[in-house]
Amino acid sequence: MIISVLLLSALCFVGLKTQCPEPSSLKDAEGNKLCARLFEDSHYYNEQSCSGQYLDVYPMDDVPIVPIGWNNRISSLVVAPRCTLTAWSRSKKEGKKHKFSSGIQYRLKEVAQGLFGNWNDDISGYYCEQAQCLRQPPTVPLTPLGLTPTAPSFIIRMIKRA
Ligand SMILES: [Ca+2]
Repeated sequence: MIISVLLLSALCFVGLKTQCPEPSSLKDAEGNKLCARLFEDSHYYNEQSCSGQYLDVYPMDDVPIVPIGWNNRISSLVVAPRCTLTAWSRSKKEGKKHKFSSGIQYRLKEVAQGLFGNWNDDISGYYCEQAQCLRQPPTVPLTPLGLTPTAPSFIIRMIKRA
């Protein structure tokens, strides 16, 4: 009896797919890099969390008022590497504030808000920041101006005259 129960639970476990995406694989349907993905539901089994509908957040998205239908609804979320999602409990960046760094947050109800509250169904605004180092490095300009930081001033004067 115990063995069959164990077998059954093992089979069930195999059948369950992890729903929370890996932070490093966060992309929208078109393959664009995301800053975060916010989910409607959570579950006490990690494997079944990040469920329901979801809202995609792009790097540098500044959303003081969440889209219609999403206020106080988010229950789990995933933040991409080198990204930080700042959330507010009230719209227009008011109320309580929390910074979510990269990773999977299976249950927002486990994230404390103040002494007694939690963040489940309580996000009303957000801002997703991406670390500077992920941006394209600036291409070194080959114009005379590009020499300014290192070239002695007489060289710059020569270039300007030429
Ligand atoms: Ca919810």
